[in-house]
Amino acid sequence: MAGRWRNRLSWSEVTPERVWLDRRRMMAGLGAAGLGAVAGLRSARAEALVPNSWDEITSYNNFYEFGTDKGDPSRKAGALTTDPWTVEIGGLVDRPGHYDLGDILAKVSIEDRLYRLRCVEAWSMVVPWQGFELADLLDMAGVQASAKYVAFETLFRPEEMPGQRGRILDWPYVEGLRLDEAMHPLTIMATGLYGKPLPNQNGAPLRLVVPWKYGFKSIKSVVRITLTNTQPPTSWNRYAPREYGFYANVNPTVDHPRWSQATERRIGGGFFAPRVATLMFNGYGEEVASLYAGMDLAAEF
Ligand SMILES: Nc1nc2c(c(=O)[nH]1)N[C@H]1C(S)=C(S)[C@@H](COP(=O)(O)O)O[C@H]1N2
Ligand SMILES: [Mo]
Repeated sequence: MAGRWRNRLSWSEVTPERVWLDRRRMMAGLGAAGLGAVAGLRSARAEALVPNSWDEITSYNNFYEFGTDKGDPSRKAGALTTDPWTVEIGGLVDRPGHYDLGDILAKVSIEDRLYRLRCVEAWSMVVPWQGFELADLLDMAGVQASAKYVAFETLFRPEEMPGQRGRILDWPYVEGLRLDEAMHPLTIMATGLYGKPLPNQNGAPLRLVVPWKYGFKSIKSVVRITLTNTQPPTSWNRYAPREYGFYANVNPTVDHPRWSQATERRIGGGFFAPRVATLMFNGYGEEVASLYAGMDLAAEF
């Protein structure tokens, strides 16, 4: 199944944004076959999926370790040391240990994934990520048959992350997925965007991206991954359990207690741009709806 999602094109070289966009348009010109080769590009929405600009993606961020203002991460995250970087993988795996990021990257194939990002706050972007499937990393560690969930943890380093000196959230930021969600071919660990290394404010050097879930599931600057057989705690659920569930699947029919989730504001459209309809599973229902067959998505939000 994974093969269906693999992008056989190799655009590994660094490309300026203009050239990148021109290539995207060229791809669109190739028609259905060409589009199918770009994983995640197929859209339930009729509009063409046009990525947000580099400036939009790297200056409007949520990364509370650097502050709660959308501009704080781009102003303050430059101080974060991201090299060397290791990911500790443990719990129900055959090969637990500290995995050096360089060693991981030598064993995976980096692909382009053009994904929508829908924040629970009802704004959205389209982001041209580079990354690899989380399943490839989990396979390196050897997931044991008893594992049912994957827990993730962000770096805790208050000297470099000023937000961690306050108590906005319980640090470190933690997140979790069910194992089948983690192994799904749409789920990636991002290492770059626009063909450049991932900026610190976007979660360098390694950040989860789960495109059918609200943005807070896509945990940044990951240093620990633990396979468990019980559902792990998650930062926003701990903070306000009635407002943020474990699943956090994008769902226009289940409103946040304090605002509607039926529509979203696309960043970059300008203040007067019309809001766009939010899509079930953020437009990835064809690929992921079967994961939730039989579940009451209003109760298990
Ligand atoms: N460690 C950590 N990861 C995080 C967050 C955070 O505050 N800390 N914010 C989340 C939220 S709410 C969103 S919407 C996305 C934003 O990603 P972006 O800044 O790359 O657009 O990151 C998510 N990952
Ligand atoms: Mo978010």
